[in-house]
Amino acid sequence: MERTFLMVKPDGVQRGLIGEIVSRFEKKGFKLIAAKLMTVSRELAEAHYAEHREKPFFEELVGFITSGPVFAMIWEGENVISVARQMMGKTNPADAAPGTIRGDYGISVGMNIIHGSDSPESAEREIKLWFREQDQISYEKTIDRWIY
Ligand code: DAT
Ligand code: MG
Repeated sequence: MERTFLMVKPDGVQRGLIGEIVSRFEKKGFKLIAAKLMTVSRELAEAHYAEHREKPFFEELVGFITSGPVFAMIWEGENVISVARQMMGKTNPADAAPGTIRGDYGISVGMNIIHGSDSPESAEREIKLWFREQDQISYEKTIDRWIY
């Protein structure tokens, strides 16, 4: 089973969207493995967004992600990395389809509500960066036999 790192960004937390977002992934049938409300240090923000270090929006991005609490999560399921990306919608909410999280709740690319790992490599890297091994819970759900 695949695992991915998802995070409700500070705008999503402030707007009261944690429950709505968790609910979408729960109803889809994915399994929550870890979750925490936390503030993000500048060091963690820079490590998380390292691939964007040279981009003109990097300072704004780090400033935004450290501006208030975020809700960090690990979710598990078949193809969860790419399916979660589809459920999130395109990076710019202006291009994100209705029915997706960014399409339904976002307007601006700077405040697009949610982060999700974009590949198996980034999922592995981000899970390690954000969560300790002992805070990741492996468990069975009896409902799984009606999902798979
Ligand atoms: P995604 O979050 O969909 O993986 P990304 O990795 O390309 O998108 O960029 C990371 C975040 O950076 C994105 O969620 C919002 C911000 N961002 C991306 N492109 C931007 C731009 N042109 N102007 C301002 N912020 C941008
Ligand atoms: Mg990305």
